[in-house]
Parts: sequence; structure tokens; C-alpha cells
Amino acid sequence: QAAKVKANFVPTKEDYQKVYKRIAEIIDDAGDYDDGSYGPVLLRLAWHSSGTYDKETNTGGSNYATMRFEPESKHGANAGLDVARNLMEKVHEEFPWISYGDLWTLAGVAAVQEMGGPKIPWRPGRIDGVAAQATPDGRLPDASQGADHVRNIFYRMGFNDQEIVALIGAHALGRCHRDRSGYEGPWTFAPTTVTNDFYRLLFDEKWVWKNWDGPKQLEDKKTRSLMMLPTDYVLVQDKTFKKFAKAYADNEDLWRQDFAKALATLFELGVPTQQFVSSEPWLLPTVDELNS
Ligand code: CCH
Repeated sequence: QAAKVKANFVPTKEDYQKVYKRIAEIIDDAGDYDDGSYGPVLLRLAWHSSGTYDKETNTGGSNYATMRFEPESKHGANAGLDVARNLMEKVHEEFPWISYGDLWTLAGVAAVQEMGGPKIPWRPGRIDGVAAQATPDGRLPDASQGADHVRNIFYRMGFNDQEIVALIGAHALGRCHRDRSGYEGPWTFAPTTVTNDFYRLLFDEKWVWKNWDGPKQLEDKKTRSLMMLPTDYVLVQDKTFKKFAKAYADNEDLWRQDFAKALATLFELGVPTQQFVSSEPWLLPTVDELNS
């Protein structure tokens, strides 16, 4: 693969912007897939490639893109992310100089920004690693568990309670797939638009356990068309989590700011600072901004 990259080629910010633009086209070109956008599944790929980080051992995170290799690609939590990886493989064929860690996190940034979210500060510098750098199974959260588990997982990455609550608001986007996680359904009525609806619905709707043969999940009593995972529901059961969730339900701008900050941190987990090509992260323009 490296042979395809011209010797001495040093990509500029404009080159990364071209990759962003290509990703944005793919996000929109989803046809009948899910709700008509690849944005949510690309964001999930970026998160799962970063969320393996352990601050004690400084292992995992987005640096080496080890989800390319088995067994990490086969870890239960990553079921269905082959869809996102295959989409990004096509982009990589076109731009073979970009590392997979940069490509996947840039796709997460593009997904959020193109679906109407806040600007996510981002900069390149991740390098392709090898299978031996992959982390063991079990580093990503298990949706069937409670507040202690959620804290253990996210504290291990270095996040606090406020950041945990801000990050999980990403569940305004996308849906659960029976054949991937076992869970089923979307969290909001607008799963391809970045909103604080996840928090608003948590407070405004009455949530009841779904009566079915699948894993324990909640549904909204009124329409029975929306869902919450047990881990989502702890955000209104745990006192500290609830305080932040309420603040985000009441103030969308506050959430957008906190979400952008925490997501930028998440995407840089495990990347040695000296690897970044720029001392400050960039704010990349959206496709709409480029065209206007
Ligand atoms: Fe998530 N998430 N997530 N999640 N997630 C699922 C789907 C998405 C948990 C479990 C699940 C974050 C935190 C958590 C997205 C972004 C983020 C699914 C369904 C499960 C289960 C997968 C399927 O069936 O396809 C748990 C547990 C936690 C924390 O406790 C964080 C943090 C983020 C990003 C910042 C997105 C987006 C999706 C939708 C994917 C799609 O394909 O539509």
C-alpha cells in the first residue's frame, strides 16, 4: 500500500479537506440504507476505534486503527462496523497516504458536522499500527449494565461524569440493529440530525420495558417506536448523571459545546502529542460552507 504513495508527499490541510469532502459525499449517498445516511455508523466506527483507550497502561485509542485486524474486528461490540470500514476502504484507495486512524476519526468529524452538529476540532497524525497493538475484548461499554459499569469504562479513558453524559448524547443519531447488537430501533424521530433530543426524550417521555424476546431495552409508552438502552436510562436514574442530562435537555447550545469538546478529546486518545502535525487542532469547513 505504501508503495502507492508518492515519495516525499506531505499532505496539507487542503488535502485533508479533500478527504473530508469525499467522506461527506459518501455519507449522503446512502440510498435506502437505514435512515438514508451513513453518518451514524461512521461516527460509531470513530468512537469504537478511540474508546478502547486505557489511561493507566496508555494502550488502545485511535492511533493504530487496530480494528482492521482480527480478533478486534470480530469483538461483539464492533458487530456491523464492517459496513463503515468498507466505506472508508474506498476512500483510502483514493487517498492512500492517509492513515486509517486519521481517516476513521475524520469520518466521525465529518459525520457530526454534516449532520448539522457543532465543529469538532481535529488534526492528523495517527499512524497505522499492527495487530499486536490491538486491545483485548471488553474495553467498550456493555449496554445491558448500570451506572458503575459506565463510570468504570469511561473513567478508564480519562473522562468525568459531565463528559460521559455529553458523549452519550450521540445516541440522538442512528439506531440499534437486531442483527448487530441484538437491540432494535432509533432513539429519536430525527436520527440523521444532530440534536439534544436524546436528553429531551429521556425526560419528556414515559419509558417502559419492552415486552419482547430480545435483550432488555426500554420503549416510549406513547408511540412505542423509540428506544433507550439500559445504559442510556441510567443517565436519568443516577443523581449526578441526571443533573448533567437535565442541563443538556434544557440547553442545546451548552450540549453542543460540551459534546464537541469531549468528542475531540475522545478522538485523540492514545495518540502521542508529538505525532500531531499541528500544535492546535483544526476546524474544518462543512461542504455547505465550502460551496457558499
Ligand atoms: Fe453507542 N451504541 N453506546 N455511542 N452508538 C449503539 C449505536 C450507536 C453504547 C451502545 C450502543 C456511545 C456510547 C455508547 C453511537 C455513538 C456513540 C448501539 C447499537 C449500541 C448497543 C449498535 C447496533 O445495533 O448497530 C453504550 C453502551 C454506550 C455507553 O455507555 C458514544 C460515546 C457514542 C459517540 C460519541 C452511534 C452514532 C450509534 C448508531 C450507529 C448506527 O449504525 O446507526
